[in-house]
Amino acid sequence: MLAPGMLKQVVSVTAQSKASSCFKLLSLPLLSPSPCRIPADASFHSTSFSEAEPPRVLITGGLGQLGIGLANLLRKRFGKDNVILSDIKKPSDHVFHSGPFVYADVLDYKSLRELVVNHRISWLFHYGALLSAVGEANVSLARDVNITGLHNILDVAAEHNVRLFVPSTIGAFGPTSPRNPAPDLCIQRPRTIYGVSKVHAELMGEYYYYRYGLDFRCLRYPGIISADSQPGGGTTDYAVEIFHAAAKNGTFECNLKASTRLPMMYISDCLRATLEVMEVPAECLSMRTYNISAMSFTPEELAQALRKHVPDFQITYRVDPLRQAIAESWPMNLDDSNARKDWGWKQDFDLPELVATMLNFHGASTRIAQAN
Ligand code: AKB
Repeated sequence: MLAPGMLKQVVSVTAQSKASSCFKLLSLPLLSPSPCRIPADASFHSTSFSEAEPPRVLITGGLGQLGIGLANLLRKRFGKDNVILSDIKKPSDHVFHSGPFVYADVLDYKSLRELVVNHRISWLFHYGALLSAVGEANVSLARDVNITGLHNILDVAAEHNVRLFVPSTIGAFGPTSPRNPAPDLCIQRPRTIYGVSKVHAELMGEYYYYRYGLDFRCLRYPGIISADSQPGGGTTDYAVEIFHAAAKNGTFECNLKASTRLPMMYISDCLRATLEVMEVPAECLSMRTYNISAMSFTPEELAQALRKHVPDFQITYRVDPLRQAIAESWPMNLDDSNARKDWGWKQDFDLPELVATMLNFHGASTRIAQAN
């Protein structure tokens, strides 16, 4: 029999080895078995795939800000032909020739099902959605794409035993949520159709997990800053556009107030977090939706960081009331301690590194050289 002290030791050793095995498994090249929790009375049937094979991946809404970068990352890991990018838009020649691309409309359930079956999809990344500002300009389209589209994806994924990633966002919080920082679990009463659709996605995914055993995984992204892809119609877009402007003509007109603090992240951290949370063994996940964070800044702080490289950089402000109201209802910081604890999340990029990387990409070295 174990003495009480020894029992404490065993528990802590077990907890430590569980945590370290969660982190270690992240670096394995192939996925771990997905949990099979579909209850006997579930109305969906499931299929399984060989654990020895890499996942067969489908990315919806793949021509937005994140899809192409994610496809590149996943293709390096799992092989070019195992990752299918899809969208309703026409891809550029470069995208078309860099790996499989198919037309997929998330509002067309039958053709989604056909795709999943024909390509034996085992992992699905669902990026098809309208962002915050553009969603407010077209509520009924946002409702269709973000909510009805999600229902189709959930059904197809649950029916075919597909591991499903759906991105959520700081936009899933609202003015009554704690803002500095927002924890994983708190009041969520967003005031945009985008935010409402994301809370809906978080809850529906979790419901399908408990009800049908769907392996649903979700991260709440901050504003994502990318160099070679454009966001479309978000509130945090200024933090991407400012770099183009700085590199091009050294001035930028910002549509948010100078003091508007929002959480942000460099795209490579975001994509790595997405792959990590998909690869982590199910037993390491204590929840299905995690906050992730990297940095938080205001437009004025970003402009100051830019001036270290482009000393004559100028920022002016012409506030868009719609975007400003949205930004003020969002958190200034996210508490991502659960992601750090459960699966070892850690960002690589802080603000100075982000600025240097973005300017370097945009060839701002010309302006920097001129300034020096
Ligand atoms: C937006 O601004 O709408 C997005 C987001 C933070 O989800 N970038």
